[in-house]
Amino acid sequence: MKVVHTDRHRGHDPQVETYLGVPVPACEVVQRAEVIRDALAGDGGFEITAPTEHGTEPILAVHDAGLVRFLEEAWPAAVKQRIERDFLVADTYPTRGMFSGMSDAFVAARPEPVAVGGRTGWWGLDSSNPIRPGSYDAARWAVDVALSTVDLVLAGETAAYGLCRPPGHHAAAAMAGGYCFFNNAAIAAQAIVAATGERVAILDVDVHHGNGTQQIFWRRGDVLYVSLHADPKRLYPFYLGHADEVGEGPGRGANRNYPMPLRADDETYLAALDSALERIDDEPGSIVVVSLGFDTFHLDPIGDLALTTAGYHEMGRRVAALGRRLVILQEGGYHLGALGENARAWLRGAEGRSAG
Ligand code: SP5
Ligand code: ZN
Repeated sequence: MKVVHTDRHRGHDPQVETYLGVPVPACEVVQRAEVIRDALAGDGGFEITAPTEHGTEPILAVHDAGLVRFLEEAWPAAVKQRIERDFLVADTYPTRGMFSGMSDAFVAARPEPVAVGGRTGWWGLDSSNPIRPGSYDAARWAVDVALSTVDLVLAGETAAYGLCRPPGHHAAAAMAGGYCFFNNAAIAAQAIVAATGERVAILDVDVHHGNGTQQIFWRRGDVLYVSLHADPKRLYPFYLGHADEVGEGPGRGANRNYPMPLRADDETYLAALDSALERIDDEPGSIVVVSLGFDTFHLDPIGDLALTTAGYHEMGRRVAALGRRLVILQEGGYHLGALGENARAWLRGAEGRSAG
């Protein structure tokens, strides 16, 4: 299988994130992509290729221009304002109660602040998502990795894997968050719709609900979003990801969430996966975008499910058994000791190779 990877992700190099108000060691670190690349290179069955640049147009097909502008300007603005930190994180967010009783039109007309701290909250979801000097460049390259993976599949590959970093599925049209800046999978899905005119399904198996992907396609019937994740009553992103979120308007029925119980094991998870795959099988289209996270692993430091490496091999096998072409894009997964092996197992399963 072809693997798209570049070391340009290294520009986004958080050392700490803030969690419940205190600095803690960052989870979404440079080493994540390196251990996956090393495991795939060591396997011998994967061909690592570099991404090509695709510009901002495919990003703007999905994201608000204001978000793109903010992310590009954020670090220079922080420097100019003499924010004496080596990373930028907001402390004020325009949360729902602030606007209670005010009309949608009135709220939509509130102006973006000028101060970079206010802007960071304006375009952000949470305080665990530090912006570093090279974050914008890295996030742009993660999109190029995703779009280059799409190019491979449109050119005839049965499946290809994009080693995206930073990840993307928490990023909404007008919001970054959850270690994500641009929604790589949503941009990829939109690019496939634009190129083929077909419907596209997105299968999200990261432990966290992909609130950003759900938001982007909420009212669209041409992109089906199906997600398995820890119940948001327990885990980030907390406010979306429940089973009753099915989409609205033309998108009604094109959003399916499968919240999973605490410590769900391979058997429980794979049974839910089968239901999710049946839903995808019912949908027309020939390409599935997979938002692939390994934070469902039993040892993951921030997840609360209990999958194993053998479970990932079986998951890859079952997803490929759909018989659709796969654009597989990396999302989360934070147990550095097993991350490479888990990716290798999943992708080998998807290729019909043994667990190795
Ligand atoms: C793509 C993805 O998996 N994003 C996950 C975002 C989770 N955000 C909340 C994390 C809070 C945990 N912080 C503790 C960090 C210790 N390293
Ligand atoms: Zn995750």
